[in-house]
Amino acid sequence: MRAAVVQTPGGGFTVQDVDIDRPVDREVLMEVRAAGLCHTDLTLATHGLGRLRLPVVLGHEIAGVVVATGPHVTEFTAGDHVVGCLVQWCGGCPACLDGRPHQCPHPEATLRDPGRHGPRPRLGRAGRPVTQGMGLGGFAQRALVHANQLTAVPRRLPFACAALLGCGVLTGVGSVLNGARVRAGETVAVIGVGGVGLNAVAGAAVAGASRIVALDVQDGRLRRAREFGATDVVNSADTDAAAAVREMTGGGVRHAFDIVGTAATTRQALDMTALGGGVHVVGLAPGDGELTLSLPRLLLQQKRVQGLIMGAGDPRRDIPRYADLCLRGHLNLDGLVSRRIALHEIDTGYAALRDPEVARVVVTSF
Ligand code: CXF
Ligand code: ZN
Repeated sequence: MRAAVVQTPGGGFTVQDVDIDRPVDREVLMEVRAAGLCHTDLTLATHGLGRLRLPVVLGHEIAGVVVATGPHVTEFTAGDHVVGCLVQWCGGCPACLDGRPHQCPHPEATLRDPGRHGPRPRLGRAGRPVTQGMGLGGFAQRALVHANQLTAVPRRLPFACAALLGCGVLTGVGSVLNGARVRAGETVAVIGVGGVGLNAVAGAAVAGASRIVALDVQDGRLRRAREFGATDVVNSADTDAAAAVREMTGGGVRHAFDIVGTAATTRQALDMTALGGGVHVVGLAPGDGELTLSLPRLLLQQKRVQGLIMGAGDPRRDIPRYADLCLRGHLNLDGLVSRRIALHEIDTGYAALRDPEVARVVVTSF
């Protein structure tokens, strides 16, 4: 099959022929119909991360159709439409049983089915293994994925929209609904309104927030944030953003979401929340960002700071919910798909994401 392979860090994505195995145990073979370009994949392709072995097939924001299932898969059958998610959960540990699969300490449970032991990797080329990014490897015609990493979605949901549910939507909307538990009437600020930030804005609108302040350094993005539900916008390039937010909300917001993830933006988030407010760090910027906190101020202002991964969500619970919100017109996923590209255009697709008019780029032709 054709797959976009990363051979060397920073070397880009090259379409090559890659072998894909048959499903064993709880694996599902799916035909990939849409794969979103998430920044995390670009960071991995450029800088690598930890023990990621090259060559690798990345692509973790994916939707497609089930082609075949391993003998122990009970929840899917051929023809089902599914969405992939990078959350790797075992289903039996205290975190999973408590509805926190994103905190499962056994991600390897989705990679080491008994039938997969031995020399047969899921992906290979010329007899050598090819790494499958995040257990998904969706920048390819097909993906062989553990069933736990898939969720069924309604067939009438377009594939490009469905793909976004697996990462950008789960992260942005989930951070607001699960992570911060924003309630109707509360005030919200979102710092950085690219693809994930727009979903946080949309999530705040779904929650019924009374004020949703979008902050960014690009006016184009701020304009679009208004279309997704922002009630106010601040261009933080040329103003003291925290002071502006405090001023327009009479003392600060109840929840500030840092979608950028630098020390400077988390500091802004802290400075724009009101007494008792919450700072939710959602973005992960390259490098080791560090922040100095005044503990007396933290205590006296009764603030909380929390990091959120994948919208603190449960993919099997949340993806169908967000799909339903989309189908009922409460989440504009179509509006997030700015550009559709072919598998060999991933490098130019990532370059296009620097354009403030582009929210999400999705591979739809394989
Ligand atoms: C990522 C964010 C950084 C930690 C791993 C998951 N989310 C999506 O791309
Ligand atoms: Zn992602």
